[in-house]
Amino acid sequence: MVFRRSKHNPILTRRDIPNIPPHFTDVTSVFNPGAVKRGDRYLLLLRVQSRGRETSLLRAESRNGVKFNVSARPVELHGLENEEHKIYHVYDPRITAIEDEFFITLAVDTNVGCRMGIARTADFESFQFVGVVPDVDTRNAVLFPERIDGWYVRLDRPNTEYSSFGPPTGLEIAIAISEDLVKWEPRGTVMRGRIHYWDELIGSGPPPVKTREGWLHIYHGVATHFGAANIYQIGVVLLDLEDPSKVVARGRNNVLEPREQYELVGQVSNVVFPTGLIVERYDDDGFAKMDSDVLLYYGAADTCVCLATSTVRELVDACGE
Ligand code: M1P
Repeated sequence: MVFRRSKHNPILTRRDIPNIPPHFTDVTSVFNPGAVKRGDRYLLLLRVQSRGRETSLLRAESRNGVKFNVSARPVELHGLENEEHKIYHVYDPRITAIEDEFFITLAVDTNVGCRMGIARTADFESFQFVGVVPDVDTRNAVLFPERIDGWYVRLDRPNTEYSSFGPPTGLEIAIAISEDLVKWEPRGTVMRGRIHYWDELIGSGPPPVKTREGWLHIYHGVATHFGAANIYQIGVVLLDLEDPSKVVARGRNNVLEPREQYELVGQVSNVVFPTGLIVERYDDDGFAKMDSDVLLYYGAADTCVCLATSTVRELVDACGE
């Protein structure tokens, strides 16, 4: 496998979550974290679920990327209360650093469906909710870490597929651009699911990484042709640096699949779900170094948080295999 699991997996479980009375005590699960490195600290935003199936985002910090201290103070998204629709859950954060600020893309479950939400923070203490992107039912939205031709660029996964169980999901990753992160202009489809293979349904994972060979993007794919079990796996794709709506190369095989007990069994079984990626070293022009270590934080079985490592070179090579 291109990714190697940490021997400390799962690195965070429900037992690591502090009791936050009255509702978040003895919680059910923690999974699908956003990740970023700030100075020498590794930072995660955790999706925590109570036994009432409410969702909270908690910060966790680490000096080595493996052992995390979890804050007992839930993240407050200032301005979320002004949204016009009823909001049930805010979850699956992805963190992108752009020009000295951090942007967090979120799935927002509302009474009119799932929407992309964006929040911003400079210090991970105070968070401002920017807004939801209306109209489009979508999940798995990520921002590119820099403007391209002056535009903010996002990938997301429109939820077009409805099934009798589970939330609506989708078959393709789309791209859109914006001047202000509020109004978005759709720019088409980047890639589609490959029916009959490992990635029939797809969705973006962590934000893309700039390499000299293209934007390296990790995504999840779901094989749906195994009866009742949908198998969530992880794959890689390279997008064109100047025009990221173009696929340069896409891996044929997954690069991580459920194999360990903590991935095979849980709240939703057979799931590895990538949301946080840290590249340790960049060159002076802002490109990820090919020999840099890469840390992937992922949710396992919608129950706990795991870590797997690789290098930029191995992931780029996997796009061409
Ligand atoms: O249960 C697996 C995942 O299912 C959904 O992902 P997607 O929309 O891509 O199918 C989300 O609910 C996600 O949080 C969850 O981990």
